[in-house]
Amino acid sequence: MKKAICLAAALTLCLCLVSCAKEPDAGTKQAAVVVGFSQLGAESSWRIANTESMEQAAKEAGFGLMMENANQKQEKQIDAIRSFIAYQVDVIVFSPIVENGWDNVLNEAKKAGIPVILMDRMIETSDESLYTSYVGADFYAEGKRAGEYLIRKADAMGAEHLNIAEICGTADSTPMRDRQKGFTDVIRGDPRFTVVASVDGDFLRSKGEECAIHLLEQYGREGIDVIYSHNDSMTLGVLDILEQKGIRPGKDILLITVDGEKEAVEALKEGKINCVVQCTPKLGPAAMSLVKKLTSGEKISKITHPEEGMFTDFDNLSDPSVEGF
Ligand code: GYE
Repeated sequence: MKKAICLAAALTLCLCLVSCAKEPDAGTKQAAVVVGFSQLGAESSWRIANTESMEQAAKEAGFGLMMENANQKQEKQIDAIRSFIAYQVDVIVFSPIVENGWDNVLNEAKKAGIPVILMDRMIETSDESLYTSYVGADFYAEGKRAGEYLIRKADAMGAEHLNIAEICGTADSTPMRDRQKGFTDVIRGDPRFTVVASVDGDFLRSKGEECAIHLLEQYGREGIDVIYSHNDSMTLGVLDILEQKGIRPGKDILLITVDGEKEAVEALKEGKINCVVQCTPKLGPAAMSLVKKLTSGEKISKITHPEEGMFTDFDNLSDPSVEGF
């Protein structure tokens, strides 16, 4: 009997605790916004700085960040997005490694009512409603800047003809496609320029080295006047190989690069790189401010581009504003 009374008392206490816990507690904070973030990899200094920027900005905004790194594999990004849907995050942010192949998984997110923000790279789709917003660079403008620099340089050198080798970023990614298109659109039609080769370097420093070895074997040092590379990591790989072979980067072969990481800007100051087109990895604050607006019901713009410029050997490079990330 005593036992039964004790049990009943314990049960009443439990029920009370459960119901008390369920009572809305006036004045407590609202559940934090949870952002599912699929980062595409860790292929370059740009990417590492971008990941840091996202983590820092989420922390400052007080958001929970579920981050998955896909190590350059689209399937892993798709898996990550599916896990964010299963978890019912508030917003999905992701940086698509390539442009195609996202419609199915993004339709799943749409059905689950989870908005998607594209950060850094774009997708190709016939259904624009599959993403709410894009925040990232205007890669076409970056490519154009690279081409405009080359024209100015060729004018200043009085060059009659220049052979260009292009080292491309990850095939079918937005920065690869648009940096190529912007550059070619600007130099096309100018008889001083011939693009003798366009090779895939996958945005990796190691591949930049391999590409440089292969290009020099194929065309010889006299056969290449300019190397236009889609990111600094690949350019720095090229630079190492040129120096190993006794070729002066920035003089015997002109180097044009994109990103603006510290090591590349230093090489520009040393005269080993001729032009650094800027692309900022610090997209975290802009991405989190979109999340904030979105979760508080405000309308957000479909496209946000950061302001970017370039540093070149025509500039006063001792100016303190010339610095890398
Ligand atoms: O230029 C490169 C990185 O998507 C803008 O990806 C980004 C590019 C960046 O690997 O360094």
